[in-house]
Amino acid sequence: MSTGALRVILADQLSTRLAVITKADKTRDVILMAEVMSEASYVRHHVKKIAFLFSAMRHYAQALRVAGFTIRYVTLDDEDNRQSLEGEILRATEDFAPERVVVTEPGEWRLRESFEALRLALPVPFIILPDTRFLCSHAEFNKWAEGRREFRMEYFYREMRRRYGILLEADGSPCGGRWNFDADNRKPPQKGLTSPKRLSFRKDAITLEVLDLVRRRFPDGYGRLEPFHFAVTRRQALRELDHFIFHMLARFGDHQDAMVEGEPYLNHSLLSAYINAGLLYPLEICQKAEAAYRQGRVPLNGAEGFIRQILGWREYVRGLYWRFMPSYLDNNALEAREALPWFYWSGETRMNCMRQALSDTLEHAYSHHIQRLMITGNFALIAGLDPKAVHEWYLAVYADAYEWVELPNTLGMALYADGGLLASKPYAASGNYIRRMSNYCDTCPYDPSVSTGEKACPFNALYWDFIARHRDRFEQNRRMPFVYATWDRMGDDKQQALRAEARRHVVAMHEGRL
Ligand code: FAD
Ligand code: DLZ
Ligand code: SF4
Repeated sequence: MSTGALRVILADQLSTRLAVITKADKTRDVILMAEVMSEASYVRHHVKKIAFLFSAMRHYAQALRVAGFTIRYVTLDDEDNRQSLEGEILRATEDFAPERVVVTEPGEWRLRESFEALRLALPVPFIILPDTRFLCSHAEFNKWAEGRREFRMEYFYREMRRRYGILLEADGSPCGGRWNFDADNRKPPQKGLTSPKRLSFRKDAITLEVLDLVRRRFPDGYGRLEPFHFAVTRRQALRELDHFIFHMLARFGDHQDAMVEGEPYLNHSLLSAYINAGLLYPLEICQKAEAAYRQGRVPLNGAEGFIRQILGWREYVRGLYWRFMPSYLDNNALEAREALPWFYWSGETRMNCMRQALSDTLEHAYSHHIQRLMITGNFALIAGLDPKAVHEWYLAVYADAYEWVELPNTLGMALYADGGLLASKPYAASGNYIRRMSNYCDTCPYDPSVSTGEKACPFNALYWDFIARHRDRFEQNRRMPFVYATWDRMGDDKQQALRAEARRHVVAMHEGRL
């Protein structure tokens, strides 16, 4: 019998609810999945990210096979592999002569563009379906954004709460009388704060084979491949979700912004890699969190704080990405030009906060939001690192990284490179913030209370230099007047000393001495 549709599933589309699968005809269609070098090497991905995706892809393909689908699964080692998605789609089209090719829209602009080009090369219709895993479609986001001068997440989030009926009273007002409990969610870590024990999933034969493949094919890859304890199936990801809801969600809010040496996870959910790859659905997660609140098992600040991240931030950054790409990628509003220092890759720096965040990243392909934003992101912002280089780093090193979510977080939230489209003020902070929100400074050779001289915490002078060099832009910002008042009170000598110190830090950064 002739082939009906060739149905393409990308590595981050491992869902059985997408139309590409639900509309498949098991008797006539072929499902194509391909491990390809072009995707595995377009940035220097963390080896755990590659292993997670390949193992999850293979498990997903196996489940489809058992369910009766015809699968063409191309492994990285397959000698006929053309090593690009476009090449594999063309090859499968030649081999199966389908009536049409169907794919769900990819999550990255560059792939969407190359699929548009592929359309011209294919001898049959190429249908790109919307990605219905998201809770806000492109059209809905554009409707919300149309005519607005400012795109503040808070208003978007309230609309999403209303649309999905999440955490609402019967009269439509927000539970607890407020939309936002962030003010309760900024507690510094108390002594002895640790992470509850996390799940570790047994490695089956598929995962072991993938680990061997990644070890062989990416010998110079970034990060540590083992220990490897990721969930690689939906069933396992659901266990991770339940574990979080039962054991961590109650404390999620309180210590959402805290950082503790040797405790990379604290009460964070670790779900991003699974949601982004399609193993979990955002709405089911929000509903489980809400149910835990309604059953009295978790406080409102925890449930609301968590739901805001998924129903609010996650959908919002995706909306911005597609609305403003491709020009978004070229944003550099603060004209930051410093090269990315090597320690971002090696983790070798004396700054303990950076070393902790970078070594968590190397080890786990994970660091939590405040480490990404207020440690590695903050440093990149105040040291004036080139946004494109910083973006490529974030896109590579985290297991959850895809451009649609990583780019607005990096360029917009962390670096203010979009000129304030996403953030109302830059997330710039001195060592004082890091001392308050973490215990990193306790064992650091630098001193957060010192701003110049040998023991000076680099974040201090870099912070003030950032403030001074962008005065024209930020002085009028209604959230920053007290910062400029403090700077002005310092007087000329101190200001000059801080700016000279900042220049020394930048030189030391490039020479690997920081
Ligand atoms: P939790 O703290 O438990 O939060 C729950 C969920 O909310 C996450 O799993 C995630 O799906 C969602 N979420 C939370 N914050 C955000 C956010 N700002 N934007 C979008 N979704 C959010 N997230 C990614 O998924 N992929 C990335 O590549 C990525 N890059 C980032 C780069 C920078 C510079 C920054 C500052 C943030 C980035 N984030 C990214 C957002 C956030 O840091 C991660 O989603 C989060 O740390 C993942 O860990 P978790 O699952 O334990 O999250
Ligand atoms: C990130 C990634 C990697 C490492 N490998 C593959 C792959 O071999 N095959 C594939 O289909 N996708 C891969 N991806 C994900 C893509 O680079 C891209 O981010 C998403 O498909 C966008 O939706
Ligand atoms: Fe980081 Fe400065 Fe604290 Fe060291 S003293 S951990 S560099 S903030």
